[in-house]
Amino acid sequence: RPAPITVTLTGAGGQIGYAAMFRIASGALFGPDQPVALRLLEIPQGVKGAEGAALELTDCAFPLLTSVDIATAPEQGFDGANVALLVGSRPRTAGMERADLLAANGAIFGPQGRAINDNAADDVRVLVVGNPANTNALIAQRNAPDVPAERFTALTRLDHNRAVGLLAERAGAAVADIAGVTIWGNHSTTQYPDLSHATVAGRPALEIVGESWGRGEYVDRVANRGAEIIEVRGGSSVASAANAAIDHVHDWVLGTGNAAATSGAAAPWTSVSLPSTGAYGIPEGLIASVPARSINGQWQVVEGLDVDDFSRARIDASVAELAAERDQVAALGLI
Ligand code: NAX
Repeated sequence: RPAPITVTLTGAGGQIGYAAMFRIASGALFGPDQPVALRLLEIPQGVKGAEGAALELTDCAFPLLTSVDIATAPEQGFDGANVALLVGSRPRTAGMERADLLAANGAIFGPQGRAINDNAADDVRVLVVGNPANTNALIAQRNAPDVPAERFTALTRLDHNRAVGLLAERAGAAVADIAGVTIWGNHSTTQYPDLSHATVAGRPALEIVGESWGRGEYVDRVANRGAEIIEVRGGSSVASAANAAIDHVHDWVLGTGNAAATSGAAAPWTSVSLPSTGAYGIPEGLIASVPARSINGQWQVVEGLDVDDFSRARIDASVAELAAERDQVAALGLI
């Protein structure tokens, strides 16, 4: 058997952590032949939750799970990490000012970025789930100067999967027949779920669902799906978020060509928030969602797609929000 891959999961005592770890331990990230060593990183208040989950992991007797270690120090938690899933964060609560939110997350993602820089494996891949995910990823990345920038990504796969699922539902089609959906920009309500290049069983999606729906109600529904889940379910997205994080890492490591085992359709590409190389006019360095394929373990932006005026305006608006967040964390001295 191959040597285990070390996966560090932060926020392991929380909801998404709980939904993710059993699937990670059962082989959902790297397939049925690859052993996994789990490291759970929590703050002291969350340790009991992580410990309890670890007891249940033992009780699952997963053949692929070689060890579970729980840490509260980032240096220890990221020691030897090949994959780091940064789920724990300080999400916005009622009445919280934006600057306070960014400062609180700077205090988490700055030290975690430094700990990854100094302790993780050379091939470390980082996915930030904790909100504001894109800007938290930027903070971590800027604090890890020795790690190639493109190893820091943020989760927009949940938005992507939502966009695919809702399109399939509207078109009365199978998820497997959907391709070419893109989420652009920030993981926030400014995101742009773009059907311009999407197809349903090979036919242009906008012809099937109509432009007024596909560029109107649909965009708002996808962008506000998190709030819809909270309203109906009485709690935030948990299992679908964990599922998307697993899809993201699975496709990153194994390639988007090997999409059969993941959700989000057998698309020729998926959506990933990556440090921009300037493609599509997105300022270099911003961690923004783009269409991407993973080839040989590396994300590659799908370049050369036509961007019409409608799409341009939506992309620019979301990217402007990311640039404003970057400027704010820069002003706070966090990057
Ligand atoms: P929970 O509050 O259930 O769990 C968060 C856990 O993180 C807690 O156990 C807490 O103790 C821990 N934590 C806090 N600071 C930490 C630190 N410095 N190091 C290690 N652990 C730390 O939240 P949950 O529902 O699991 O959501 C986690 C995050 O995912 C939130 O920020 C949430 O906003 C974000 N989401 C992001 C999504 C995305 O698509 N990018 C969608 C789902 C979700 O809303």
